[in-house]
Amino acid sequence: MDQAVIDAAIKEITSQEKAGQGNERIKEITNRLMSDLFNAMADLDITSEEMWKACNFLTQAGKSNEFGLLYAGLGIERFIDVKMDWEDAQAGIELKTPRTIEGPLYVAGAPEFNGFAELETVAEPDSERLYMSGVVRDEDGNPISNAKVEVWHCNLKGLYSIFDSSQPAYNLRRSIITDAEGRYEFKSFVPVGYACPPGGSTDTLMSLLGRHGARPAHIHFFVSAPTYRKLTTQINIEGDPLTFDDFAFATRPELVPHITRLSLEEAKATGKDEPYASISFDFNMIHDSDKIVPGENQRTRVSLDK
Ligand code: MBD
Ligand code: FE
Repeated sequence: MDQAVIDAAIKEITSQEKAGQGNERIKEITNRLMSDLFNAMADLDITSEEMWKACNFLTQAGKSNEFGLLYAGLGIERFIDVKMDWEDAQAGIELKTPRTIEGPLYVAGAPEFNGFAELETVAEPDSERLYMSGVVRDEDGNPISNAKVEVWHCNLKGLYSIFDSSQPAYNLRRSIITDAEGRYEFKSFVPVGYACPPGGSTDTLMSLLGRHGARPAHIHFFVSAPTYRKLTTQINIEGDPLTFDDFAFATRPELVPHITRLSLEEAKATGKDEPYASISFDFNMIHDSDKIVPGENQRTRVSLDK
């Protein structure tokens, strides 16, 4: 199509907007995105058939609540981290513990414990015991007591409680308040990777892109404390074949801590009565300020108490 024809159409389609009415930011963003879309429709010769396929796809993705998954798989969530990392770098901030994406499977209101928590509400059969612990620290390495470490991960079927109603509510979801030495510890099991619902919108799109819709085994964290910027991050389980092939682009080398495996004998020497895997990982926080990009956002999150 001639550019003049495209430009005239874009002008026609934005012409009903009234100056001084509506929301300027929404106008700016919508008009830019639609203009880029119309140009792409012309350049790529997108047909009516293809346009309606896209409409059907988006409708279905919404019905099955997969927009959060699409944000992950299309790299939208990753891109906002790239942008915030760049903004931090501009502000002279280097994160010792990198941020990485929240993903779509957090649930607010998990049970809270001081210092130590068991994540399993029900024991996971045939699992490998895991203890993970560490210290929440400030910029200078000083421990932060009373910090809140929210942790969540999936079961051995790759499913997250609440979204998977076959698990008790809040299974594998806890909040741990760090002790006087800034320490947190939890007992759980080594999780496995996640795969998008087979045949769902995201899985279908990933296949059409010649990609997979799977994540390496990982554990999610929100770390927060008064006067500090909330940290959203994850760790990967070392050795997972998908560690550097994550459909959600969340892996960072600094977030793949070493996992140590203790035999029964070694475990007994540490006061435990079963063999276990152990991860030691500290979270480094930075102070909050209105001059840096915020750690919190107001995305709608699942919560049972409302
Ligand atoms: C997950 O468990 C996840 O963490 C992300 C980002 C996307 C899909 C499933
Ligand atoms: Fe996850």
